[in-house]
Amino acid sequence: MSEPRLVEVRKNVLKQNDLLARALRTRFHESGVFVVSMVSSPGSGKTALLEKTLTMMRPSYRVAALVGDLATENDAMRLARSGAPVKQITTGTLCHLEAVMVEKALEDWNVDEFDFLFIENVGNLVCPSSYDLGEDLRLVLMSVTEGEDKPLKYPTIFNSADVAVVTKMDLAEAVEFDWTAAYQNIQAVRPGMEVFRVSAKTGEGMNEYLQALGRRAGKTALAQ
Ligand SMILES: Nc1nc2c(ncn2[C@@H]2O[C@H](COP(=O)(O)OP(=O)(O)OP(=O)(O)O)[C@@H](O)[C@H]2O)c(=O)[nH]1
Ligand SMILES: [Mg+2]
Repeated sequence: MSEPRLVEVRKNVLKQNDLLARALRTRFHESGVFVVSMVSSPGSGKTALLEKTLTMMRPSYRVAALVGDLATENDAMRLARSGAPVKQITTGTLCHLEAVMVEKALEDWNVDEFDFLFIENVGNLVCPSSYDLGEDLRLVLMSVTEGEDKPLKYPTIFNSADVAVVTKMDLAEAVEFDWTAAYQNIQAVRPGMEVFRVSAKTGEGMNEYLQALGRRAGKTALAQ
């Protein structure tokens, strides 16, 4: 018996996305731009961390960002305060970004001019995990206020990421955040994953995290 058509359509959409993501990745490598995507639940602090990241990196690197949300230009306006080129992608009803949206957003940008391109995905712990965007590095964020069990409940998003970042560390004590439990839960679903602890508000952990990004990109002249 053949599979239902719905499954077939979904498979084709994913396959198409993978092909386009592969082409984007080749283009990014040829241009020498290192592409970092960020995924997390809504409100985990992606934009706050990205604004801080762009601001701190700008003296040393040419950085740019794309940011996805269902609606509003709010995040792009926040990120633009860093002075970096920023573009908002609004997805309407879609809970994730797709490679075609990244390709379209980059139409009038020359990626050769960037050292780093950041892509903030739509806040969602499920949908973005299956869509490759051609990135070199996928960061999964988890804020201290969400509960230490999120990696166990949403293993796919942690599994498909390369690095985890625990955010809002300035609030850790107030919410009795259990670092050991969080770390163990991340390691349980993605053994060996590097985990950083940061606060975009106080700057705690930012240098270590930025140095790691520079190392991963093979571009080590990061601002201190
Ligand atoms: N105390 C504290 N608050 C933070 C920190 N980072 C982000 N926030 C706050 O958390 C809320 C959500 O932060 P955003 O940066 O908008 O989160 P986001 O993941 O981009 O949200 P979406 O794009 O809607 O998914 C805002 O009120 C931020 O000010 C932090 O390090 N410390
Ligand atoms: Mg945001």
